Amino acid sequence: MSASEAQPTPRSVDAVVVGAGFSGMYLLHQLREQGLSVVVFEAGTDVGGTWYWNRYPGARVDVESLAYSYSFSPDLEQEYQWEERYPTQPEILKYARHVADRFDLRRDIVFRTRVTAATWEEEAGTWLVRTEHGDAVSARFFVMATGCLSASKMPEIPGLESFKGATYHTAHWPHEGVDFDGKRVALIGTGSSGVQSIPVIAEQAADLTVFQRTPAYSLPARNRPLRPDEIAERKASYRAYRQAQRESAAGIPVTVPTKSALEVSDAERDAIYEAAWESGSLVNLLSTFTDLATDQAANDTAKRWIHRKIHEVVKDSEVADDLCPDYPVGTKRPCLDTGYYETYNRPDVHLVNLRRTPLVEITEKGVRTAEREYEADIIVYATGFDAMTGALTNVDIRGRDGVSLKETWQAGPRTYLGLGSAGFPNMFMITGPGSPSVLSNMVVSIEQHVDWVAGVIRHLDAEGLRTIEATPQAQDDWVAHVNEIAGYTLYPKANSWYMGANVPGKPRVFMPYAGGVGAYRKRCDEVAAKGYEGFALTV
Ligand code: N01
Repeated sequence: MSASEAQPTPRSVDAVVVGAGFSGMYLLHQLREQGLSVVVFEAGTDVGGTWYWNRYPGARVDVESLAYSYSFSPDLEQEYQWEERYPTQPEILKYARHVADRFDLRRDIVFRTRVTAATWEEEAGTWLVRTEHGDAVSARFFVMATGCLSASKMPEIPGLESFKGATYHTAHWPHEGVDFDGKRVALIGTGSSGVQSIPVIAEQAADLTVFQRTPAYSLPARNRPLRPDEIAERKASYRAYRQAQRESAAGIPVTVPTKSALEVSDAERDAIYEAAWESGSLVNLLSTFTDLATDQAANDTAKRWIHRKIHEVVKDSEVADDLCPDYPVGTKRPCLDTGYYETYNRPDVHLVNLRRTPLVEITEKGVRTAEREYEADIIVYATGFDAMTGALTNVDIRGRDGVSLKETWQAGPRTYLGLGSAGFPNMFMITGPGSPSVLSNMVVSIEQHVDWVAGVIRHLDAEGLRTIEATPQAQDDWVAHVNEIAGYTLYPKANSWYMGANVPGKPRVFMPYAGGVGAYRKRCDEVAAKGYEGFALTV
């Protein structure tokens, strides 16, 4: 069946899943294997989620392909052939499409359909889920598999509508691509999407001006085709590798550091940073010393070292200065790039530091800062997302007594384990706020959550139970624990999307769980083993 064919909507199912990205696809497979009827609603015309929408030039994952892939099917693992160390967006989308075909997922996915509302119906003990097309489906279980970085965000700048040229957001890139040939391009935003797209756009455009509010720390990816021997080796030891992923801090096994950055000589420290830089792996860089995430002085050593690297690459020292971040390394999501800093050595690429000359407005002709107007034919917005909560609160979700999730979370998201929220029975979030999610290899965290949710449903059905819901006490304790762990780190020191700082008016709360994937998984397993401790279960 083609992805775009209209499909009938079932009236009543066991589970409604929102989103057909990596989470929704695996949920559908798992729940169907358990004999449940499932319908997945997906706004796009195909599977893939993030990798369906983010088609901007240069888009790649920054976790290695042999680690950023499903582990639930050893056959899939063995048969799939990844080509590159860090695959491109088209390669990852191809993988998602392969999974959809291999497990016959599309027949239960309703494409081109956005879920608008979901209401808990107390008497029936079901969720009534509504879509933009007016469909209504009732389900015992309602799962938001909407991703952490899917509600894209335009900047709050006057005059957005007045520009007469073409505008694009990196997260809604046209399927047919964009022709930059001979064009003057203005690009706003230097997070991962900007850092990946800037070198590629610079190659094609006549002229590129980058508008930077906050510089990123970026590490050269050193991407390359995978060698047959390393693929064979991983495939021969996949089970052990997957176990190591699950027990690791970030879903990627690394050598655990044993030394403080402050207890080694300058020469030893430099050599350790150099090796991490050469490895092209963000986790290697962030795992160089025990205290990078927790001690300002230790972190400063990494910061100074990276500043030096930027100055070695970027020839114009004023531009290099502008590219050097002032916040602690790792407290905003670091980037992995191909030729990012080198791009600023091109005569046709210009950097505008918005800290010095703030952005004032978008005009008919381009971008105006406090200093001057920059004319452009195309404006690219690489301005990111209303992260972690945006996709959840964009749906009008109403739990017990009609209580709105959005209103309940006005002071910040409140979840138990990032899986459920008090007042919202039989509703689950995959990689919700309060879970490791964006601080981890997403596929590892997704699989853990899907397995856990599938286990809950098995338990309820086996015990003849009807509902499960986080207790307010367990939720309060978990939120306090998430904050306590964040408080041990340097994360709150940066204005990051982890903190909601990129969305005006959004509460400043550190949203992901920084306690590590392995420890978090253990906690979830213990909760399940104790009969879902902290959740209220009813018949
Ligand atoms: O978004 P971002 P992204 N005026 O929020 C700037 C994942 N990802 O799409 O930092 C001027 O990081 C904003 O400035 P500031 C990854 O987790 C992964 O790039 O708010 N500038 C920032 O520079 C990543 O972290 C991959 O001061 C404005 C930029 O826009 C996450 O997605 C690839 C502005 C937004 O950066 C988000 O990345 C891509 C304004 N009004 C994404 N508003 C890989 O796997 C915003 N900005 C490699």
